[in-house]
Amino acid sequence: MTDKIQFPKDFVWGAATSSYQIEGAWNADGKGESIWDHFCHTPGKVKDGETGDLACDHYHLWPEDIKMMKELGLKAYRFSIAWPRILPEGRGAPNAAGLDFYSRLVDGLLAAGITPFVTLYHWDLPQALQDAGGWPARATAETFVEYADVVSRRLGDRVKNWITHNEPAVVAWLGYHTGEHAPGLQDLNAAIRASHHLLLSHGWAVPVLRRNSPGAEVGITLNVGWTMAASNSAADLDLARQVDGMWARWFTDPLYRRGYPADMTADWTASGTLPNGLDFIQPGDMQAITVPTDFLGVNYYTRAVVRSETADRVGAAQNDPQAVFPAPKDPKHWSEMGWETYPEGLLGVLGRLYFDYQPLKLYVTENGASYSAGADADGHIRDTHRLNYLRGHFAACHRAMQAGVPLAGYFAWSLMDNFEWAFGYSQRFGIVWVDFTSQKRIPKDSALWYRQVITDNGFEA
Ligand code: IFM
Repeated sequence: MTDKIQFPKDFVWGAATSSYQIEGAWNADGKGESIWDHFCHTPGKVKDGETGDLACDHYHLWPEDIKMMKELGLKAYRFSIAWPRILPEGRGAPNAAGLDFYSRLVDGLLAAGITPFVTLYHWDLPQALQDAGGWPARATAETFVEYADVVSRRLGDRVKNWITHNEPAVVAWLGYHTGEHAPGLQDLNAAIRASHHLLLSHGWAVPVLRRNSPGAEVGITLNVGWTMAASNSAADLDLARQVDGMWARWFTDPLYRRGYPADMTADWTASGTLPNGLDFIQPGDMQAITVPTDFLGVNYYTRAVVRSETADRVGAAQNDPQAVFPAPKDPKHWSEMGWETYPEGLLGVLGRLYFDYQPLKLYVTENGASYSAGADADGHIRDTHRLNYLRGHFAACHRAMQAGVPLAGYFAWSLMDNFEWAFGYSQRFGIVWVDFTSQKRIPKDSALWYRQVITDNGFEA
């Protein structure tokens, strides 16, 4: 006997992308250089020297992409704005062509009956701002507010869902501590400063977005995995505390009125990373960061089972195969990123975030899996592992809602295969296949199944 899993009628079903990962047109129509342009054009930084120069050429193909979204029945589309397309030097005179591009995109989505969810910062900082110090510099937070103002003045009449930042933990830790992401620095002290300025810029931007976009809902998106110790040993438990502290609590605690977690500050002070403590916090900062928001966005992919003897770099534990519990890599349970399929973790994360921090509501703003399955002889793309991944995670969302979590929507990552950062094009997360030579898009079986779920607003478990 099967059970029908039925979602509430206003549940928002969507898919997500980000500017650098899909747009291409990296230097078209007055766009300035971003840190990801710069990073990708630096030999040795990205797998096989790949870049987002062309990516999915969404900058030119957006009308077809909207048509495809409509055919898939999507109710909402989450995308990000490329800051250097709007302000080529990071600040100053806006680039009209950049603003026009996003304005047309928003109009096209609304005409297709698709609600735009706009992320202001999904990692493509103008290089000029990095040259002036990047996120470790407080001035970058001030400049972000100018950028938020310019964008929301132009789009705020039509865009009513705003996300300030995508995954500030990844920006800070991978960009400024491990160096795996642009701008590629390896300086934990700078990374901690960056994290503060990212959060501060969020706090300062929220009232600006509200002013320019009456009636809008505003939030932030965090990546929160499900962190578990591999054993009850003191060392494993302490490592789990550190990983969770760095990746989750360092962001959730200050956003929800608790300040920065004292255990992390104590660790970093003891290790000499913070010789002057949190001296970069100025009066009023913590108050600004706790600005009330309308929702919390959660990006969830996998769990991290941490064991002390294999984790030499806590900051990299989330992406470090050495830091997770070894297990056979059966594709049914492990994606090609080496990430385990663990939907119970999504249930846990949603429950923890809601019951611990009490956001007014939540969205899953990203969730998905990398599998490279392409077309069979009959042209079908049978991405069964991705379809099952989605099914398991939809069920976890439903269970969380039954437990009382006010989950308002779900965005699949990603609408289409795209540029997966340091992995280049080697990892395909799309529910739609992209042929990067012809730019042809082919919906995979997961997308066709998702369309049915959206139509039925549920599925047979
Ligand atoms: O592709 C990324 C996205 O840009 C941010 N969240 C995780 C995804 C998969 O790694």
